[in-house]
Amino acid sequence: MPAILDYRAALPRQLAFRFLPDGTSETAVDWSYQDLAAHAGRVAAELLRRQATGRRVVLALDPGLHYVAALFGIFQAGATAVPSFPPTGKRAVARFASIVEDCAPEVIIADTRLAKRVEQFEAELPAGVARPGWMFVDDAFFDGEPGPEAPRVPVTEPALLQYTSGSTGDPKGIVLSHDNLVSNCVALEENMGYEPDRVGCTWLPPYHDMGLMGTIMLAVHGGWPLVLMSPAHFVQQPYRWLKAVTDHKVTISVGPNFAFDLCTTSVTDEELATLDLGSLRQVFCGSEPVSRATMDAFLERFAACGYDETALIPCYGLAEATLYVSGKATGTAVRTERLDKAALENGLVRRTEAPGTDGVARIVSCGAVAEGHEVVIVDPESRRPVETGHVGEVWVSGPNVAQGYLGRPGPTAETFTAHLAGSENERTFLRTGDLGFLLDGELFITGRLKDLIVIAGRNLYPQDIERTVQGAHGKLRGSAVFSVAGESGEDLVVVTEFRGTARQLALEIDEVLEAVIASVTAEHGVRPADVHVGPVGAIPMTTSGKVRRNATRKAYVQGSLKKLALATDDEPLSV
Ligand code: 649
Repeated sequence: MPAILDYRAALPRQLAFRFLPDGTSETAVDWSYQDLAAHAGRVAAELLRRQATGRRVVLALDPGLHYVAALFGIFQAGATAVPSFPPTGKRAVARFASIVEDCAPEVIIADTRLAKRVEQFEAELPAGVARPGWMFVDDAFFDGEPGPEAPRVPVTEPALLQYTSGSTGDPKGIVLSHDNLVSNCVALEENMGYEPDRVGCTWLPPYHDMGLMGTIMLAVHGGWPLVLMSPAHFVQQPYRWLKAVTDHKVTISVGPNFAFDLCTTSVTDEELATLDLGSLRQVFCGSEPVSRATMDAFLERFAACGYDETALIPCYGLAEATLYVSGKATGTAVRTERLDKAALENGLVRRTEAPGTDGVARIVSCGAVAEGHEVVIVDPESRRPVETGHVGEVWVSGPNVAQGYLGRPGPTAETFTAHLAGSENERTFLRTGDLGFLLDGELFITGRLKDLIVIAGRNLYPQDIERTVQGAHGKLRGSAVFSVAGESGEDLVVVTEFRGTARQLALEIDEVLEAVIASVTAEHGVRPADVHVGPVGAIPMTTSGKVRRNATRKAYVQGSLKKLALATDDEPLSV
């Protein structure tokens, strides 16, 4: 990656990044590749002075140009970048501390305004964890006299550690090599084709795989300009995304399903009249299930602005595969299969002619598997490929598959080097934990084997939320947190066990529900759609005492979970 930036900076001046600091085009700041290389050089020089080569460097800046400069500075210095965010707010501090503890960085790059919070943050780190060096940067740092040019260091260390996998209590850093980063760009470019007038736009968080490997690195690799906006500006006013597309004649953009919903429901008629989406030729949609209902509503609302659904590229990927696994071919129609819902729940792919949506699952195709990669649909129990027409776990092999989880040989072997039954000496696969099927060479994602919950583009780990639930009220014991399909995305459901008598529960139920909803919403930023309080023993467990979330979910959906026994007896509640 650093060599690619050097190459672009040696060519005649061209626009690399256009940042919209307030989310509008009025205050846009432009950087050429030369600007980017110069700013990155200052970061690299300081990192070399601090002897960070071959060490890990956490990037804790706000989204923006400095973030990109610091990222490439870390590459130039031959260090491993750990993309993160400023540790402000309770949730972010806890997550950030768990990352720092796991990867033991040499340096943390943060904004100068964070300097006064360091003590507060370090108090979160357990004793015995080495205190990292802080490198505070601001405009003055970047605009100062350029330091001596950073020498090119051989890139033998991993390029990047991606923390999207694992809960706060158990973070897992995915190790990506420079080869992974480049092969991911090449695979996406195979899909996108070449366009001389390509302009990208993104508001995705730069510390998430889709924002980083999908937009920033891809743009530098491909040599086309990228319009950047912070995620907060998008979420506050989704119209800003579409206005930026209009203002800068953007041809390629991206967003998870929830972003399309936000636009449809929040853009006013007056705003709509100012939009022209006709320049868009590729609009990637991935990271959570692509809902046909959401896509229909978006098309209906924005067709008047020149939006053409042929531009939409439903796609699938995960950080364990650097990013990209599959996507619709550019310029083709979106393919949606109408399947028998009941059959699908039993793992069978059956087309249905039934009208309407009752008993029908509309599954949007995530397109063909990336060039140079292979997907096999596998029965997770027997580890044999399933027959055509069956749902199974999605296994991936190819150059995008990452190196493993930092310092965790067990989970790495389990997830990254799986073997099909009877082929122990042959190719290894990444087990994605996702469920899907292949049809005519196209991948359809139908569900998840792993417990991960994805809401509004955020990955939530049930064990983190379960800890919050149990701390929310003194009489709550076990809990199981999972998601169910909602209107257009996933809905969060909490099942928890009350320790006490039925009489006590009858008296305290309102208080319990309120405490659970308030703490989960405050700690995790998601409001549970339903809270089910049952007696002790209501939640199915494994023999070793682990929560069986999928079994709990099944019982909840079927309505067979032990209900609240609101009898007036004084016997302790139990199953
Ligand atoms: C998924 C990332 C998909 C993710 C994105 C290609 C400007 C604009 C656009 C541009 C360049 C410049 O969520 C990425 C491929 C973007 C090209 C943009 O080009 N990673 S994750 O590790 O955080 O989560 C992975 C999990 O999310 C779920 C699965 O459970 C997966 O294991 N997921 C999906 N679930 C259902 N349907 C899908 N399509 C899903 N994609 C991811």
